[in-house]
Amino acid sequence: ATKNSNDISLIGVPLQLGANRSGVDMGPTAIRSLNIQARLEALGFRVRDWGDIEVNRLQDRCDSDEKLKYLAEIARVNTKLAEVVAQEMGKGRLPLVIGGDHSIAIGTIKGVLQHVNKLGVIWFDAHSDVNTEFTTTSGNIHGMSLAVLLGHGHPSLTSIGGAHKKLDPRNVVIIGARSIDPGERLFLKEQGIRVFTMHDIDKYGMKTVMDEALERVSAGTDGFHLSLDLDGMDPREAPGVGTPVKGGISYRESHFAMEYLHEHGALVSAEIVEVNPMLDVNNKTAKCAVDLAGSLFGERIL
Ligand code: NNH
Ligand code: MN
Ligand code: MN
Ligand code: MN
Repeated sequence: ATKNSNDISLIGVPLQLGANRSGVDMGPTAIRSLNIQARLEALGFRVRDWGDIEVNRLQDRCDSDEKLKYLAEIARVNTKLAEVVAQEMGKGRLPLVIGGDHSIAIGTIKGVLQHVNKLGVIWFDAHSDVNTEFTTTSGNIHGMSLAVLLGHGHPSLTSIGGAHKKLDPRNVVIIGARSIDPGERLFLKEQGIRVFTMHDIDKYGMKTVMDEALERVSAGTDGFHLSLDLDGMDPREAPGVGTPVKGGISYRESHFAMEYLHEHGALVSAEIVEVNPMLDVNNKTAKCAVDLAGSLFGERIL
């Protein structure tokens, strides 16, 4: 396993347009207020807070398609994010992007792909986010980001950072899925993406699931990215998300997964998304996000 970088760049993206729901734009503020930087510094990392990518929040729906809501601004923000992520990685730093809705995975991963040709991705989520403008029923781009990264979707999104920069479905795994749309099911099957549903986690346990997940994201790759959607967790632990789905990953299961990823090494980048302080209960979800980041970067009980 490769050694993680000792330098982390925190990058905030206060974007809510991809979820079409207010509050998730306050995610970066909530996460920073819980001192994520100090937590990571205590683990020996040098952390630089890049600040927030600028988002124009007052978007007129008129220049957005019903099937691709707020497309223009989401494409602009992700283009900028991809540039910043690539630039930070170019300095040998590990990008830790905090959202914001899950459409920001497009910018993060397209940025990482400028430096890492063969990239594995662990998509921790209740959903699979592989809709396109042809299959979506919501029109929300946060439900399309993984499809875009596999090269499927609107050209103004797939072209970000170069259309040829995309993921290999063999190196992508989804963990925690329990809400998949009919069109997505078909896409996942066609692409051959390994989806670990909650049923699989119940049946095999998180360790077995993580062993296979790590094998897949490591096979022939130069490292992996973690895309952590907080709605992957059970809403009892993480209620502050826009689309909660019952029966999710428990507190301990999720921490075990993060600890195991740290033990393995080879993490090249990560993002934490969908924390919505307006829907949260006593900052529980933001706290969860920071605790998970702690485990991912090496916090241990003993
Ligand atoms: N599949 C639904 C859609 O495309 C829900 C997506 N919502 C998410 N994804 N929060 O992680 O609209
Ligand atoms: Mn390995
Ligand atoms: Mn998601
Ligand atoms: Mn989700």
